[in-house]
Amino acid sequence: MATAEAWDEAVRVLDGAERVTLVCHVNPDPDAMGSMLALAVFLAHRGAAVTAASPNPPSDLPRWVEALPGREHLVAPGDLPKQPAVLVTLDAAGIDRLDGLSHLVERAGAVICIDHHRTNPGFGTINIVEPEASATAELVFRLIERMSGDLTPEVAACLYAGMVTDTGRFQFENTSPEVLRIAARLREEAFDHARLAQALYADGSVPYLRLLGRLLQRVTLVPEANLVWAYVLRADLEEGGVAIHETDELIDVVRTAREADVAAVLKEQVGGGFKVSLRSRGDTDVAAITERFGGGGHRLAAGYTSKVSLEESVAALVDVLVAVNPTTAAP
Ligand SMILES: [Mn+2]
Repeated sequence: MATAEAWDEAVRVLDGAERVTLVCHVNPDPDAMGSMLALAVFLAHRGAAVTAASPNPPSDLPRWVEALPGREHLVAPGDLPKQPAVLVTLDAAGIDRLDGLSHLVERAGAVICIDHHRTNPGFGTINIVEPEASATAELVFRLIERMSGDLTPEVAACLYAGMVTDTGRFQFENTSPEVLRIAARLREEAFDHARLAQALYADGSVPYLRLLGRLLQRVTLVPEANLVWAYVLRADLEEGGVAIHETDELIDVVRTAREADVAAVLKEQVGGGFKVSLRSRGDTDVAAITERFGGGGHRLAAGYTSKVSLEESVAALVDVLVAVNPTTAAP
């Protein structure tokens, strides 16, 4: 839990800042990007000069970014101030998640770290880190409230995008009454809710659907590890012209299998190795699993990078899962 002093200090620093630099984690999801753009738009309305960037160049961002207001504040990562007086990091669980922008943390005057990952060490000079929060967007909403700021349709659309996605369309266990009240408050603002939902959830492509078909053919059940898994190769993406960020939702299909509590999707990386996404249907703390592999995340959604082959990656994961869930090995 962030302390009352941390909240007060964040408000004080942002209130007094003439120029604010905002960054989010590499390969941003709608919570990272939405939180960042919401705060950028809010601060800009109050007269601050803001610049925002993800470690990925704008040309490399997912299509749904086009549906978010505040994109006018986005710059290429190399165009951010070199020594920002005030740096805000959003949804980044650690300095390494800022990838090519990590160096800014050391060079900045004040670093306001806003995040909801349990594994966040609190790398800012001011840490608004609340693992109980459904989304970083929820924390930005509370920050704006504390700054007695008015919501605008632009800010609301960005925050809503973060909250609807990080709660699995308001279906995960983090969907508290408070989350739904905040969502209702955001929805009062006049943004195009249906258009935003379509950009976030129904904007695939025919090659993507074919890739999904291929993935589903590969679904494998490992009962002794309580695991269901599938994989995506670079060749699958290249053949169909599917961007890697378009594969983020594949795990949500695999996790619907009721035969296993843990679902994994392994995605081959450009430099070799696999990015492993894990989800639990409720009984396994997958953040604890990913920490064994140097990754991080939330109790029911986490990930890590594996440097070894597909077979070795799966074998290592199975070993850890069998060890933490010995009872599931029963016939
Ligand atoms: Mn998040």
